[in-house]
Amino acid sequence: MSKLNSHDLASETVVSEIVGTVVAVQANFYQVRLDQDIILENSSKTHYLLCTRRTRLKKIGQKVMVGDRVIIEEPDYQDGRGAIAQVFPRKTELSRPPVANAEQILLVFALENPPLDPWQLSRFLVKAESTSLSLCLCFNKLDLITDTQRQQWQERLEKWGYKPLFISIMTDQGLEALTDCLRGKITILAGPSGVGKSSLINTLIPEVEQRVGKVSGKLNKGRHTTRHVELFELPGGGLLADTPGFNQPDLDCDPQELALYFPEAKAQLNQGNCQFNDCLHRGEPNCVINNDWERYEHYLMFLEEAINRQETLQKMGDEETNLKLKIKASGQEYYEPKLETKKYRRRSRREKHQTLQGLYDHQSLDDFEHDNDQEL
Ligand SMILES: Nc1nc2c(ncn2[C@@H]2O[C@H](COP(=O)(O)OP(=O)(O)O)[C@@H](O)[C@H]2O)c(=O)[nH]1
Ligand SMILES: [Mg+2]
Ligand SMILES: [Zn+2]
Repeated sequence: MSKLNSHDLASETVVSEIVGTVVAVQANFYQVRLDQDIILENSSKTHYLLCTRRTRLKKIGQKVMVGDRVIIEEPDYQDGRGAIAQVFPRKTELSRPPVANAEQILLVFALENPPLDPWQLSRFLVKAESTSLSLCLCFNKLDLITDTQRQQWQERLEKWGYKPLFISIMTDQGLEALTDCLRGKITILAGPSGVGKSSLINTLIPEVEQRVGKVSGKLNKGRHTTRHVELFELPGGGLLADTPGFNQPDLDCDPQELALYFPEAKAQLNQGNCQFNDCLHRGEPNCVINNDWERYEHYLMFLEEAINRQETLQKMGDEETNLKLKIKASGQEYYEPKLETKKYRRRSRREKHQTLQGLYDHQSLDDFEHDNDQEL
């Protein structure tokens, strides 16, 4: 898909166009990593331009996101400035975190400290499976468990339908395989806090100076919010999107689709058809999914959650209520009066976009809305 290599470059670039990737966005400024190094008069190189967006793009409502491939006009290499004139069509688009052209999710969990919680892992996996992105599952802190334990986890996860990478950032184990998996792609880094995500970035990108998101004060302001996504440039090629940690993603998928997000259930569905089209696979006659798999229990719990969510939303629709379902940082749901403002309508349009909503700190949502206003 969106491999950022010279091949793609050739197909996108017409003669002397200046093409790059947006690696950081804040307010009306865009940090763009140029595809080609620019040699300055004093023979030093530059890779980055701080850009504004052409008024024409604003007029047609063309948003610019981190990960976007763009054409730059009127570059001033000495000052490191430019203007974004055009945005290439996106291959993928996530709204939370707001990243364009991401290809995969790197889901990191620790084997110990914090201990690996299968139920939490399942939740993250289902959330990741519900996007169109591919998934790379990685278990860190291999140094804290025995080889037998590792074997057990591996066998268990294979039954779930996964082949995880086992790594230890502390002892450098498994990092080559991981680097291979990240090469040339835009990857979204995800996982609960404390598992080693920041350590991983620091290890893969040895010099802090190489942090793509390292920009001037103005751009730095919103750093730890959902809205602000940084793309880190990997030495072997590829970009890694750093995002705030989160502990429990909310599952907002359609109950009917949930089974598809469990590979071991999906495999059973591929073998045949259930008698009922709307089968939810909990003991209906002639259902093709049996209950002989470890995560069946997780499936039933998530299913109940998805059904409850759907019923709540339906009820709200039926009563034409003016309430809007919101979720607190604790995961608790509550209702808030809907504001029929322009702001609200814009937001809801956005929400149709593919989303990793719930993978990130809910406390930052207000911040997201606020920044969004500035953006549009
Ligand atoms: N034993 C061990 N500890 C690790 C490893 N990787 C990270 N840690 C530790 O785990 C803690 C949390 O790491 P951090 O990178 O902040 O996790 P994050 O919250 O996911 O960003 C830190 O104390 C790290 O030193 C590892 O491979 N082995
Ligand atoms: Mg961290
Ligand atoms: Zn069924």
